[in-house]
Amino acid sequence: MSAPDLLTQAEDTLRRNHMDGYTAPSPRLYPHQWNWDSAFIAIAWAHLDWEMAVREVDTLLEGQWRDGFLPHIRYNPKVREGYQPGPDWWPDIPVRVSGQHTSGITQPPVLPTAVFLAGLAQPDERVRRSWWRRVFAPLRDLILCYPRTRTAPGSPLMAIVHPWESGTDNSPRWDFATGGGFKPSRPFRRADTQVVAAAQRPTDRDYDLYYFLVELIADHRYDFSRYLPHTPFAVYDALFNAIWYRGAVDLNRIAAELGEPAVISVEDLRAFADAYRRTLWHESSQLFRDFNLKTRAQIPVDTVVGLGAICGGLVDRTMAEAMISGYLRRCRGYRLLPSVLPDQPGFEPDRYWRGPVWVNTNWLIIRGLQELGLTTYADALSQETLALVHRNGRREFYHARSGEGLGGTDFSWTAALVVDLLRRPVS
Ligand code: 2M8
Repeated sequence: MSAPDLLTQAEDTLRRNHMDGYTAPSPRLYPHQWNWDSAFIAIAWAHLDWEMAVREVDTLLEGQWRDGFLPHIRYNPKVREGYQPGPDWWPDIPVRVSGQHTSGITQPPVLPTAVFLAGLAQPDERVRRSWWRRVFAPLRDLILCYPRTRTAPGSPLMAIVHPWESGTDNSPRWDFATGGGFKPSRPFRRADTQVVAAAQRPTDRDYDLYYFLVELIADHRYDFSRYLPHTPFAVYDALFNAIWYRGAVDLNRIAAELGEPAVISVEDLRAFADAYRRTLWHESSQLFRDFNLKTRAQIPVDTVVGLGAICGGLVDRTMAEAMISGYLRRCRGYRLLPSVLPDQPGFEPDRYWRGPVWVNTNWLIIRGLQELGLTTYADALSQETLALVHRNGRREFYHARSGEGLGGTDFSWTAALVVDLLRRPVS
């Protein structure tokens, strides 16, 4: 297949998945609107059909809360079946726009970066600026909300409180919590294994923890300071924090274009970057690790998230090169980049976030390497990623050894990021 065919098929997938003002991640498996999915998708729409990017972002922002928090799912009221948990598990959500239904947790805040990139794809400066001006306040509220509501005394890093907030749901990094035997008080039903083979999805034990945390967080009405003493799960996630930092830097760039003051000051950005490196760096693996707030210790599992500082702009070129070359050495014989290093105990090459290759994490690292001038690495990884999708279709994830396409079909962020890599090639 030639690059134009790959592009055409990716665009077809996005157009087919578009409904009611947003693009579903994969209509049968995930029919609602997801936070970081829509951010990645908006980047592609900006290349293909700029107004569609504007719509994707507007619809996502309709689910924003009064304090700026952007939830991980905005439910489409027309979709009544087909995804669990539904909005009934999340009572009393403080939405800005009445009538909106959302989840009560968040996801990595890719949106400010996506709006920055989508804006740059608009050649008419007047149109670009007027869009940035219109979405600036909600994005500022979003970036400021996490330091205000998700920090604990003594650190500017932000805690995630549910594996779903990491976006890497059943990563072995979270086995410390799934192994705890937590169960919700009410029965729940799984819809995901009706669509995708159970062997490629999280286990029932994982879901017990997911629903236990949903209940705990909802019972405390989404107030971190209230449930922190009671939850077994509060983590400084290396990717979430890197993406927040990158989002803050990109939003400051938009602010500068609009003649607005910086959203996060240079001093605060510096203090955050210092805390990130001090708390999360793991010298012997030459990667960053997550930090468990409950045990006050790093979580000893090496995954692709450990490279997140590269896309966040939190490391220099020398450090990034040491990180990526070390990671590549440890995955010889596997497709790049496996979501978990194959030498880790929890590695499974075909199960969701426990080993398979994902296009979104590859894209984040590719763009980070590129910005640092590590173009040879970025270009090679981009070519491998495009070849994987070319051979195996626009799937949710890919077997870490064989490259076979797995999980959801017609997957929107896979299609979207292929579009971006083709339309804005590394070299
Ligand atoms: C996956 O997560 C959802 C819960 O949010 C699920 O499995 O039900 C993750 O891969 C997540 O990162 C992604 O945003 C979502 C939709 O693609 O699916």
